[in-house]
Amino acid sequence: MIDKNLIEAENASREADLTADYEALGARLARRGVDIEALTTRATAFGVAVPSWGTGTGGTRFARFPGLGEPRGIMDKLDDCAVIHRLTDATPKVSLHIPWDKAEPALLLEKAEETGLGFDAMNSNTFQDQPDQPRSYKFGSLSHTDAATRAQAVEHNLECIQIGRAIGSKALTVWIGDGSNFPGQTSLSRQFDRYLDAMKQVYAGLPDDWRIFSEHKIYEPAFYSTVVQDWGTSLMIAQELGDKAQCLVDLGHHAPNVNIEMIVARLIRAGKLGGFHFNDSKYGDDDLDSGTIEPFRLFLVFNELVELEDTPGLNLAHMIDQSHNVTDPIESLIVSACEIQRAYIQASLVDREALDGFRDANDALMAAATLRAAFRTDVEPILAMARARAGAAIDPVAAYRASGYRAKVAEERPRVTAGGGGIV
Ligand code: LRH
Ligand code: MN
Ligand code: MN
Repeated sequence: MIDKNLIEAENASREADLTADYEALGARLARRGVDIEALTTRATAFGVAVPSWGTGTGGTRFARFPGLGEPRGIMDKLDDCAVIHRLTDATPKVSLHIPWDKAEPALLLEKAEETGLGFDAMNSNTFQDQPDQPRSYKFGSLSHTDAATRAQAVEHNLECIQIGRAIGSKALTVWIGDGSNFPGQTSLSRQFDRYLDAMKQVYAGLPDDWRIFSEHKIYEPAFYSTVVQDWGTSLMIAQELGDKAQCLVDLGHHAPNVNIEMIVARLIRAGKLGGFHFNDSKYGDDDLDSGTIEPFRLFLVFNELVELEDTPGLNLAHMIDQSHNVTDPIESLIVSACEIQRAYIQASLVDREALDGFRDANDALMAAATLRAAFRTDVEPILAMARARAGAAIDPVAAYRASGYRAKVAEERPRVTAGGGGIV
């Protein structure tokens, strides 16, 4: 896969520079009363899960332009995920999507063992029809007017739990595309009642140590109304279902300019924040690489998470959810994992005591300056040092390119011809 010697050789040429940069940053931080080693320890402990579906080239509803060496199935996807983790030491787990990743649990476990990866939340899919499926989700799934269609969707979610159970996952994320395209097409209230009723049946099938995440999204594929459209509805769902139900925040699923960090703070306050799908967006649910458009917003989300990290019971599933259309997906996921980790470390060096003082004194200017001081700090030496100490790459993209991994797998994996639209 990725040879240990290659990483060592790549790191050897960068070690001296890293040491110098790390020492310089350490001295600067020390003047601010910050211990660089404590931050490096936090960077080492941080992990974000990779979405199995992110390893293949994505697409829009207009076209998909596959690259070389596209993964043939879940086993290839897990190999690619292992490369990302090997080079970054930041992505120890993978989130699976069923039925896209359906395979014998024993084989999944075997592959996980071989690659050293674990499994994060399972994702169900009742937003597409599968070839062998008796009933269509064209007009909805868990909220469909037809009881048998709802039952089929419930059954699918229960199957996801069953597979997840066999491979050590502890959560199920439910996102549905249900909604409507025309005013009047559906009863907004009865459709939600049907959804809740179906979700209660899924909830009843959760093992004791599992959680269920409800993921909201403002629109798409339904273009007039969506059943789980925002965090208010998501919170209602989690509250009505019970303690094991929490909300998942996908950064791309909000109206433009929505204050996502506030949503984060509110959901933590309610004990209902379960996890994230990290990505970035400019217009809608663009699924762009994390931190490419609004790195300050990503930082502000982490600022809330770090401020509230000692909240009792807080247990967040950090996951990426992106679509890579024009890059090598492995490279995008490597960069994104590092950007998410960067936001976390930047947020970790906010001078919280000073910030609280400025807040109490209503010194808005200095409070904002305190955040900016953290956001502007180049923490790359901390991230790189954490990687180097873990045997990962100081410059993961450079090491990946030097490895020739993509060309190697392209020899085994058949070329995929360009296709029509599709999300993965
Ligand atoms: C919906 C979504 C959801 C799906 C994934 C493929 O837009 O964010 O998480 O499971 O994309
Ligand atoms: Mn998502
Ligand atoms: Mn999405």
